[in-house]
Amino acid sequence: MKVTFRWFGKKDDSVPLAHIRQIPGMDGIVGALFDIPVGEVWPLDRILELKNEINSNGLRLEVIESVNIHEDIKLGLPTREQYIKNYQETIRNLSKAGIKVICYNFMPIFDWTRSDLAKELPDGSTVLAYEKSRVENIDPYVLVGKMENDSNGFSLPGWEPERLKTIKNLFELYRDVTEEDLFENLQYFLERVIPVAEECDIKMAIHPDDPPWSVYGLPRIVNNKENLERIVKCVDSPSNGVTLCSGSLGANPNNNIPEILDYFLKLGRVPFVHIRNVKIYENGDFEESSHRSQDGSLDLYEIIKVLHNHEFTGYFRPDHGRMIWDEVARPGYGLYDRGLGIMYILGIWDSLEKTKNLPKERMSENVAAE
Ligand SMILES: [Mn+2]
Repeated sequence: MKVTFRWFGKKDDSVPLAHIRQIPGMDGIVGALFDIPVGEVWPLDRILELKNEINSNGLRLEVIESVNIHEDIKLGLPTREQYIKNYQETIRNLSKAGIKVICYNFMPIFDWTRSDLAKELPDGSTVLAYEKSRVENIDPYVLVGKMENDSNGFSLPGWEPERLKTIKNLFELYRDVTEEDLFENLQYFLERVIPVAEECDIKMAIHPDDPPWSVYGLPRIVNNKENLERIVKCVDSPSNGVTLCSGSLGANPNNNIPEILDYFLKLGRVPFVHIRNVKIYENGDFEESSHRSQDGSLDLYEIIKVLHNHEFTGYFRPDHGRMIWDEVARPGYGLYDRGLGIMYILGIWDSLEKTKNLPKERMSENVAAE
């Protein structure tokens, strides 16, 4: 299992690469060219520049998150043809730079959605949180402004102001798009992009919808095991995979994360995993708790155990962290709590590794001795 860390670039991240490198077990950066407008080709020289910067800090760059998909592709407009061509070209350029995995999502208009970017917990830490009634009762345009105001001065991935400027128009365009339409548009895209990825030895990895239910009446199709299965099978290739994000899928308690993870690992379709915990309340609200199993509704131990059983050699990153120790960073993307999360995950992994070859009798002796 390769340990990675999302990084937003020298100018736009509070965490320097040199600090990321000091997290034990760190292998590489999950990066992107955040200034290239959605739909345009990523130039090879810019990709190489990013890679060299990361390499010169002793880290690899093999995972990209995300190459975003132009709304015209999601909407199935005739203009999608050019954007798909551009996407193919970006895949080719990324492969020339040694990239192995491209994470992307297929959510209309909004990327992830939260009601709070800094909900305070009793211990004084702050977390991203989702209160259903507050999201549902806020005008989406007001929400966009709120996200901008509460982001500690950092731009939020998926909430780039340029893209959201046209939001009213986009809502209009999505009015008659059903989930079935959206799925067909995804399949159309995958049929054209997966063969290129396969040629380039790149795994495309779709990220689940966050939250995994419809917001503001927009269609959602990447939110449970059945839909994920339909997606990976609609173009049956090892390059058509999933970013198994425990926190996104796990916000719906009907999604059994260890079981879903096990299922798609068996299919060989999980090149990239996002690991985080969520604490879900009775009414469906949730907050992003610390990684520790006891602190949230997901059992991280069971999730790591599934990865370990499969001798997972792909990439994982701690998805988000709490804001602790007075750190000022992009919400969810501080250094400290993501570092703690990695240590918890590696602690579980290493324990499993140490005990995997213990003979059964010794295991029971140890238990008896306790
Ligand atoms: Mn995620």
